[in-house]
Order: sequence, then C-alpha cells, then structure tokens
Amino acid sequence: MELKTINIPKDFILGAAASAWQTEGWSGKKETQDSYLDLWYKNNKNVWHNGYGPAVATDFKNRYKEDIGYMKEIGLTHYRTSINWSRFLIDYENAVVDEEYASYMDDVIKELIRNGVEPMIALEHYEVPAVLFEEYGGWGSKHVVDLFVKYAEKVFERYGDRVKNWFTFNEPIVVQTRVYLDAIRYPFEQNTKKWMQWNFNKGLATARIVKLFKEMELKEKYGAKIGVILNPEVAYARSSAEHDQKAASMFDLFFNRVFLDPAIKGEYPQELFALMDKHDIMFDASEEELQMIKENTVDYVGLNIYFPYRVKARSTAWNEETPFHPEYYYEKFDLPGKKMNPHRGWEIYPHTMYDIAIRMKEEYGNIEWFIAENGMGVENEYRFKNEEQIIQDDYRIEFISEHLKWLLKGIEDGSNCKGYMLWAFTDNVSPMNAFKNRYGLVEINLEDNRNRALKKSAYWYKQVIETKQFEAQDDDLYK
Ligand code: BGP
Repeated sequence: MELKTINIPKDFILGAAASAWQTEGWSGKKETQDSYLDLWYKNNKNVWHNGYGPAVATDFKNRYKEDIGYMKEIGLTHYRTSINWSRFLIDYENAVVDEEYASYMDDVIKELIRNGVEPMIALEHYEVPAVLFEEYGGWGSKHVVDLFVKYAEKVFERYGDRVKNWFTFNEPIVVQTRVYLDAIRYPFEQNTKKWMQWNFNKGLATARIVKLFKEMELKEKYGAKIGVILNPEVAYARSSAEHDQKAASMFDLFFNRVFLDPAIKGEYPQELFALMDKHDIMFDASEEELQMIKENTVDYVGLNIYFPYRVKARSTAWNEETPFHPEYYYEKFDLPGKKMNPHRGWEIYPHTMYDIAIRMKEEYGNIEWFIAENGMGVENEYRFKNEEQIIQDDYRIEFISEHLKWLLKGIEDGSNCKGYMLWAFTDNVSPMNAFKNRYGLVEINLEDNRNRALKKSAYWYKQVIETKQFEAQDDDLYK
C-alpha cells in the first residue's frame, strides 16, 4: 500500500505517559505506605511476570533527572504521570504530608518545567493506600472519598501554582472490574454491588475534587484545568441486527457511560438506574451527592484507547446462580480475521480513534479531550536490535501512525481533540505482566542495571514532533 504524508495541526500536543507506581519503585517508601498495587503484588507475587513488580520498577525515583533528559532529547512537550497518594502522605486520616516524597515530587515538577516539558498529573493511578483498602474496603467507602479530597487539597496547595493539567483518576473503572466483577485479582471476591459502589464513589470523588478545584480558584489564578482520564472500550456489535446492537449498547452503558456521563454530563443514564434496580446492584447515593455530580462536571477528559471491544447477543444461557455480571446481556465476539497484537492479546483496529472522536463530538457536547494513552506492548524486543544496539520497533511506528491518522481524521471532521500521549515514555511495569510487554519509546534494559536507550520509535517520534508530519498508509477508508 502507498504511503501518504499526514499533517498535524501546529497546536496539537504530542507527549508520552506513565504513572507513579509503574515507574518510581519503592526507594524511600515507608512500611506503612503500600498502595493497593503493592499489597496485591506482596500477596500474589507468583502471578507477576518473572516476579518483577512495583518494587524497583524503572527506578524513576532515583533516575528522574536522567529520564527527563531523554524527554528533552526526544522533544516531548508534555509528560503525563501520577502522584502516588500512598506515598505522598504519612497519615491518610489527617493528610499529613511525607516531606521527603513531596520534595521529590517538587523536584520532578521543577525539572520537567525547566526542560520544557509540561507535567500532566493524575491524583490516582490505582495507588489507593493499602491500609484504606484493608480498613475501609477502599473506594467502596465514602470515608475514603473524604480522605481523597483532603489529600487532593494538599497536592493542590503544593503544586497548584505550577501544574496546569490535573486529573482525578486514571482509568477509575479498572481495579474494581478486575477485583469485584471478574475476580481475577487479589482479594478475589466476586461482588457486583461493590463494583457499582466503587464506580459511584469514584464518580463522586471526581465531582468533589472539581468543586475543590473551583474553590481554590486554580483556573482563575493559574489557568489550570481539571479532568479525568477514562478508558472507554468502544463497543462494536457483531451485526446490525437488533439483538446484537442491544448487546453493544448494554456493554457501553455498564462500562463506558457509567463514567463518561456523570463526569461530562453530570448525570447517570436513566437506563442504568432501571438496570441497577432490576439486578439488585443499586449504588448508595444521596440526593446531595447526585446534585454534587450535576454541578461539578470536568473541564476536559483524557481517553485511553487501545483496542475495540466486539460483542454479540448471548447465545448461551446465563447461570442464574452467579452474581449479576453485565455479561448477562452480551458475549464477547471473536471477529474472524482480525488483526492482533499477539503479545497483549488485543485487537489492532485504528479506526476506533475516529469512532471515539466523533462520539465525543456528537454525544458529549464536543468537550475538549485528548488521547491520554495509546500504544503497543511487545514481548522480547531485544530480538529487534540492530548492530548499533537500537531496537528497530517499526511495528510501533506503524501502530502509532495508523492510530494518529484516524485521530486526525476525527479532528478534521470537527472533534475537539487536543493531543496524543503515547503509552509509554519508557518501558515500565504493567499490572501482572510486569516487564513482559514493552511499550516504551525508551528501552529499560533489565539485564544491564536498567540502563536506558532510545528505540527507533523515539527518533521517529522526535521527528514527528519537530516536523508535525508523518507518513501513513493511504487507504481508501481515509478518503
Ligand atoms: C492502561 C493503564 C496503564 C498501562 C496500560 C497498558 O490500562 O492505564 O497503566 O498499564 O494500560 O496495559 P498493560 O500494562 O496491562 O499491558
């Protein structure tokens, strides 16, 4: 297929992402400062690939100056990460700040800005403190919501004058889906009602932080914005038939609209209330809390988009003895001939970028948004090293190009998308898969003292940032 040159709007942001727990490591962490992820890792090390986990990660805590140097070299203008709640405080009830961690964070932010890289920061990327998980049931508790607001206030007091891009959560649906819905993560409890309460409490927490943000006048004083980073899994029905279409819309309701609607529209879909009632999974929400959500919607959203989710109507009976699961209404559909990333087991379908872009325009008031994560994890990348020891990750370059191409087409058709953040800046630790699949522009060599090296994609990305141009397949669909 022929290649065509694609132009990127001049003000379009091209950055890269990571998170605190996936990079920083435990250096300097106190015994009482485990996060939920640390707790899971400690209780279940055997499921983490080759035993690697958050303990050392990429050692960013000690090597951030070196890493920010690489950001500068690549020309990244934005870096998205998180502040680790479990480490930022030493007393979660009274929001007592850990000065050592806070000054490290302060240095990271200064160093980023000094090097021309805008920090974009989430307050939680699965780093809910372990002790709050054990004592109160984590996000199932409204008290934990109160504590999160107290924590956020301290963070804004410290860094609110310098960080312009804030987010309450990264992928707020993920932990409870793995833990309470699918029961594949510690502590392996299938409990759909808990799942729904976590969903609601995180939606509420977002609204409360938006309110706090307004009260602290961070927008007025510093031009800052507050949003949330969600991971809608764009649902495609097997067929145009009504039963398959319904399956897709049920999936969308339970996994996408459950966060998109309250955050952007300030309201939960009415259909969701009826379904929660029917299946006895109604969340506990007061009138005041629903009002809080209504009055405090986000300024913008980040979306993490990796793969499409294909569904069909159920063809087998639901086992009525198991707790309700949204799968009651759908089954996963295995599209024949689909293109796969076999390492991660995710379908590659760049058109998803266009579809979500148009959806944001048409169904969500064309709110400002950006791609907060998209990328390709590949196993054993060492085999692609050339003689100069540079990983030739042409598959990643193609993956990014094709996704960017469709995203830009969505912008051309009016979607208010402002940027693209690649997952990830460096290789880092995934939940459970650890260092198995590598995502980075920058290689982390575990065999060689975690030394860093730019991959071919880093040089390519640098050029794209500089020229605001790249080449992609000239397929008919694009015309
Ligand atoms: C997103 C998370 C990231 C990152 C990424 C890649 O869902 O926000 O933290 O891990 O997915 O997925 P994985 O690491 O599971 O391969």
